[in-house]
Amino acid sequence: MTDEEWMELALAEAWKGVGKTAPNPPVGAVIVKEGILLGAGWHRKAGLPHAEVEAISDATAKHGKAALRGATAYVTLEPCSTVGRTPACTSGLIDAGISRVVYACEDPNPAHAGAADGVLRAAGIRVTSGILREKCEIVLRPFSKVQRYGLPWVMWKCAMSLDGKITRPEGEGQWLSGEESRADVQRLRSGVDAILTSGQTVRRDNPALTIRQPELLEGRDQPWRVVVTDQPETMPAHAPLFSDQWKQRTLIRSRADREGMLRRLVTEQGVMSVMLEAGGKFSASMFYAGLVDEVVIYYAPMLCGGTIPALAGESFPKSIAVTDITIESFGSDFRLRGLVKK
Ligand code: AOF
Ligand code: ZN
Repeated sequence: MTDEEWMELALAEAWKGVGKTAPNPPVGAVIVKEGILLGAGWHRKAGLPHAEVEAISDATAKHGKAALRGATAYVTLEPCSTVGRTPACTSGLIDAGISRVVYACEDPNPAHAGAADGVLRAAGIRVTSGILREKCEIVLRPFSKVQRYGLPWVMWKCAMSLDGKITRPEGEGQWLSGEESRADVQRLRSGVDAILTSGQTVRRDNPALTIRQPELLEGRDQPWRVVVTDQPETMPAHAPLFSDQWKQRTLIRSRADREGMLRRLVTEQGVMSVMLEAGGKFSASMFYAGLVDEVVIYYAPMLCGGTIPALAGESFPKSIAVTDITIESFGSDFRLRGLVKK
């Protein structure tokens, strides 16, 4: 197997941590010797062992300590090189007798960025970096955005008709997208730290904004539910957001200063990724402020005519380009996913 192929395995490990590790990045690692996979691991939660340590433990449990001498470690992120909540991974790799380290992305955390190579090489370890970097950067996006800008990664999720409406004609019920799309939304929710909505959406739709499948909740808490409103007194006290067993995970924030609100979610709740699930006006205002990074749109196969549009309010000074588009079918709906061009 090539370096890229082994790194794919490390990346599959990293994906297991998405939605569980904030404020730390999801990271995966595998240990390989003479073409044989000795062990694998991923970072499960901030404060718990890093991916490299998990992979070393797994390999040691399966093959014994001596087997790791001369092995190669593949890690999706540059190993950390200073003691934080956990010991430095560079020391763990050196102590295990690893002779080569291959990693995909440089750590955007300035405490570690670019520091591992020197530490590892000084211990006689060969280092290769940049293998499968672009693909591994995708899981790191929320962490990188927080490290660079102090802002969380924001994904706008919306279900709409083919003509861009989020409500159906009178008397038709509220659902646009089908069951398969809604199951996919549950998976997406399990990958984010917070869900952001507006007071108007709470009043109109009374959403729960929770993860319902127990298997998707394993290893994580419910996402924070953030309601943006200037009239908290108009919020229905009996609504699930304010009365269910996770009501302490619901926060109310004022509409003014959206960027400050997002920054506080980072510093106070440790949030790295946010799903924006709101009506047309609030959603548009988030795009307007340049705070949205990614769009996920479920198109339902219907036209709804003169009802409520997905983005509303003042028009944008210029159109917002969406790049890196992928399209996938979910039942009779299709999902378009792409990045907001900055
Ligand atoms: C790694 N492997 O699996 C992760 C890393 O507070 P600590 O000790 O958990 O350190 C957190 C920092 O370590 C985090 O900001 C990021 O730079 C790096 N995360 N590094 O070698 C891992 N999760
Ligand atoms: Zn580490």
